[in-house]
Amino acid sequence: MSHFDLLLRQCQLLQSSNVCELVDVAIHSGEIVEIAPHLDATAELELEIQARLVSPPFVESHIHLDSALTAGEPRWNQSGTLFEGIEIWRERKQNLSLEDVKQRAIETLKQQAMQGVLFVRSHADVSEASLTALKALLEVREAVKDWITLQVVAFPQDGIYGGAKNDALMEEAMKLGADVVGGIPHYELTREDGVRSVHRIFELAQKYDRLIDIHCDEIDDDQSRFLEVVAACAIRSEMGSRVTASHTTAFGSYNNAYALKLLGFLKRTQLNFIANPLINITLQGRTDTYPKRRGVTRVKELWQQGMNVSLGHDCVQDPWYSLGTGNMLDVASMAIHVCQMTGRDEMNACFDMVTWNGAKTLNLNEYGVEVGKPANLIVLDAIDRYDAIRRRATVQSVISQGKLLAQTEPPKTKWRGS
Ligand code: 17E
Ligand code: FE2
Repeated sequence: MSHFDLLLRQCQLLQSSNVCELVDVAIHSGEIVEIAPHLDATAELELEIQARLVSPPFVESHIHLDSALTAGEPRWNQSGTLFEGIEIWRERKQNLSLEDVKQRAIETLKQQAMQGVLFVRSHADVSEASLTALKALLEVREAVKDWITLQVVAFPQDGIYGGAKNDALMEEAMKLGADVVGGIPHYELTREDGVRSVHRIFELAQKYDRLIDIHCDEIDDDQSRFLEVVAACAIRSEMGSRVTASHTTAFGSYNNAYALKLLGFLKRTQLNFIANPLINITLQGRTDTYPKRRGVTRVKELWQQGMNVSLGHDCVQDPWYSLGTGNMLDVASMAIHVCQMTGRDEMNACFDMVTWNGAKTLNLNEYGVEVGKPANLIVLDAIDRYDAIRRRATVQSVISQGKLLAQTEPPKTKWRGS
């Protein structure tokens, strides 16, 4: 009889083909080694899953760990706009230290991991001369690598051409080892600078062989049209699958004639999209009276066209959004509401947007609960994806690289009434 490190009995295993089957999962030396309806085996540790949902871990495809847990420092965002958030952060980032950023980032990553997130892409602001945020997150990437995988984006919050030194800082960030080239074309000083910044981002990505993730058109201005520039660069460079357009909230404000044409162009790329519904429903629409726009990109339409869309939290208690918990089921639930994805298949798709689609955005190549892959999985106190989102199901067990990383008891309430 085989003896394994870890044996999970009676898992309702969620696989990418959308089939769910009741199986035992055996883990040994950090890998998934067997999956079968019943394994005649023993293990160092056996967990009775009792037909609960077992899924690959959540993927947080978009967060800013450098600013996490700073809400209220030095002041709260009263207008609720992106731009006041950028100003507050500009003040706060004057006194960053490596220790300050590392401590907040690791605390946030632990919160995330305890809720089943094992893959994270974080932006690090590189428009501050000492590059403290980036250096700190690169150290964190190394410090946490045994339990969570972190990708770091060099993100020029104040624009690549917003200051004389910013472009050089971007290049320095590549040399220091950032995984991804970021950008913010809608916040460059002029439209021309915005276009030029997108070209520069592709140039850096090619020169240093990195992925791309651009904050793109995060504004309600229907004239903010940098997504078409990203699409053009993706078509010509054939880099689309390595490129992500984050936020793209202006897409929600474009007229349908333009949006339809753009969708056709986008379909010629393999671009990834990230929506951040929790924060953009609060940041956007601030200049509207009524009717008031929803500030989220066309998630449903992109998904219907077969494009890869993932969802991010973006913020955990920072100048842009003082709420945030790291729970990816909150993100999926908000997407269902804001994007009106209430059909059964649409709700299931929103679960996939915080798991498989995120993995695709991050270009992860060993994701999924399958024999031969690294043993990363979560056990949800739920029977299926819909149930998990509706009840924000507790992630009961988190298994990272073959080891039990965290366990949480679902809350239990006793009825004391008659
Ligand atoms: N910076 C930015 O430009 N946009 C955001 N949503 C956040 C930071 C959180
Ligand atoms: Fe962001």
